[in-house]
Amino acid sequence: MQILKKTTLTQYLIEERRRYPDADGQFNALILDVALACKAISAAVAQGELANLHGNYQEGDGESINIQGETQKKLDVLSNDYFIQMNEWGGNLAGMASEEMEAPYQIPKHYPKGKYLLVFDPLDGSSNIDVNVSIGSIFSILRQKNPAKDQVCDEDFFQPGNEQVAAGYALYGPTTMLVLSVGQGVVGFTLDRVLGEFMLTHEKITINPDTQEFAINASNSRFWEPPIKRYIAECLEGETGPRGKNFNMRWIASMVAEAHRILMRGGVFMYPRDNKDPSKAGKLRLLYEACPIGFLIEQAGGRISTGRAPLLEIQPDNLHQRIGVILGSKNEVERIEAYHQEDLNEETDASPLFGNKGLFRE
Ligand code: P6P
Repeated sequence: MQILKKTTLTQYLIEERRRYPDADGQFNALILDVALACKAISAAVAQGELANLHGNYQEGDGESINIQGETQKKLDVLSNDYFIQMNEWGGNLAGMASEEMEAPYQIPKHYPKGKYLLVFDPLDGSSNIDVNVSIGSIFSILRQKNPAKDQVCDEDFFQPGNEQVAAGYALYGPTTMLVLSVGQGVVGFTLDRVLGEFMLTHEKITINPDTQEFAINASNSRFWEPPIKRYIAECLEGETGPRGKNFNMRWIASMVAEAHRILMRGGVFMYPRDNKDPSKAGKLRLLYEACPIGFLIEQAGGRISTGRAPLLEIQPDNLHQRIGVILGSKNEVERIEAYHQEDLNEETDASPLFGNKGLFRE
């Protein structure tokens, strides 16, 4: 008699590891430590105000502001602590980097070091905590390319998204799910709270290349660049416009929840570069939001772009750099990229320097 109807995360990882006979087990151990941190966060999120965990983190006599310039929530700080505590001791990591910490985290000298780097947003979508809307944790695993180093530095983390070894997120929603890719497609696990185990419930997640659903913060529309304005206007024209079909809109203000919806039923999510704050290349962070989520999206057959370039090819140059993000159903993202290219061509053609007057001004 089969007692457990489903595969546990541990079993999935061990079966995947058999592809790599030389594997030393550090990778699997790391994923399980990350999963433990997510279980702890899930329990804290579920307790919420019962455990006095809503509201802003108080440091000294005031509120705490993180490197992003954002007020930290109590659960932001607790989630970051869980990620550090569950992962610093295992001997799998050379160092860590987090949305909540300005500098990389050095593994304490009394713990062994390993060959991986862990980058994470411990709790994304924090504005939803106090209103009981889904939030999530995002993580990315890179190789430490300079293993002889005693300390990690920012530059160790400056790796394009297509060099990630693995990426995933935990979604704290009606159920807690762990969605993961180790480079062999995307799988989903649902937390069985009786067993305390993530159970494999989604064996092969793929994204429909087409969609009729888009997600964008429409309150920023006056700041959008022309290609985005064009795309959204066509969606809103529905079946009477050039798209010939009606669209629906969603905005949860939680990237993990939006990404999960897209992985489940297709769609496109945009937080594009806009003119709201020209000093910022976008709102979302490259290393611990866009890259890990984008890795999953592309492993599931979707696409992630800045609008002007494939996002996973971007070479990072700052731990907390921001970037414009367009991701989801492949055909839709490619359409938006085409609009950006057409806009660039029009700008070039219209340019007095390179216009129809030839290469040089008369
Ligand atoms: P806005 C959450 O703070 C986040 O980083 C993403 O998870 C989310 O998609 C976006 O910002 C929400 O931004 O402008 O709607 O608050």
